[in-house]
Amino acid sequence: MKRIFSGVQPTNNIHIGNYLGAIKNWVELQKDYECIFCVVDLHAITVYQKPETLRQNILDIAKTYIALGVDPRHTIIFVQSDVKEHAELAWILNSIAKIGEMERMTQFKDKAKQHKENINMGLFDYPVLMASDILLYDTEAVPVGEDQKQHLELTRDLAMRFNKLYGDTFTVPKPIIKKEGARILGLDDPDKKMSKSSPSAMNYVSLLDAPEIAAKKIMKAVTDSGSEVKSGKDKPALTNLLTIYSLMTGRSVKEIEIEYAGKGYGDFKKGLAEIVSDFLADFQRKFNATNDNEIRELLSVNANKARVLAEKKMDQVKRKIGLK
Ligand code: ATP
Ligand code: LTN
Repeated sequence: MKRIFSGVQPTNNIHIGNYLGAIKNWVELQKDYECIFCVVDLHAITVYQKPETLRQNILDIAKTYIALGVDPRHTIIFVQSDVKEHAELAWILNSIAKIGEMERMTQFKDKAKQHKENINMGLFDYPVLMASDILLYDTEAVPVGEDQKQHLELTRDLAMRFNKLYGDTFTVPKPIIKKEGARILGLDDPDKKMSKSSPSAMNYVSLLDAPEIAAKKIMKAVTDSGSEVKSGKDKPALTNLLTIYSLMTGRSVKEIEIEYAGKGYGDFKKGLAEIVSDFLADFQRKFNATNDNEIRELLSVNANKARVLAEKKMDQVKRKIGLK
């Protein structure tokens, strides 16, 4: 069976953009692939995290995967820092990653602007660590949102470069980026992607927002000029809300447009607010029903499973380059 790998950082609040752009697809892909889903905590610390908050966020992301439908009986869910080979391979790949190609990474440029006081080496090296995550497990495909496309291209380049220098070692992975939902936009600013690190909480609906708060955020979401509930290039805000509606309900955008024909933005937003708040109430019920200690135990067992695969690949890598 082909293998997929993906991950989310345990930072701030995971939002419906992360769900619709990434985790919803993971859940669907579980049927056809052997899956490994990681809580990428070493990535998270490239921006300062309070230790106590980070510790809880790591557990919460694992709980979130499960509450959203990732099945821990068939899928390996584990924490990145529990498998030291991720950092080890990153160091090795650093020696074939070029400064020039790293400087072109748009996420680095954006984050460097956001965190002027802490433009650290980890932030710069973030994509090499991500490549290591993926390449350690002979990953065939990586389901992510649109914003990670460039990092996937770098991962492919590094894999091919390594294979050329040292002989066939890494599987060259493909991205899986769905057309719909790959870039959910900010509710308060439909020019930019919905982001956990947005300065305003009105930008996103967090999966842990109280359903009434989420409903308020949807009602206050920016809309386009005009009054017709229609998607289109000239209506980025409405298109975004229609995409959310469509992905949450499994109904097509066309069908939803027909349902709201002749009604205004207010009715449409009310409908969407109800759908989103029902979804959150259901998610939060499942999230709160998971037990922290059981999750800790599961993560420890799964780290052992991931470690077996990672150690084998590292051994191969070290032999190829003459470290063994
Ligand atoms: P930040 O915006 O603070 O950098 P983030 O919201 O991008 O954080 P990550 O943990 O970096 O969160 O991303 C987790 C997954 O969610 C990735 O696959 C990413 O591509 C996807 N993703 C993030 N934001 C969106 C979005 N607005 N729309 C669709 N997918 C998204
Ligand atoms: N950089 C990714 C998170 C991430 C990831 C990965 C995704 C780290 N390692 C490996 C897929 C595969 C992000 O979403 N910001």
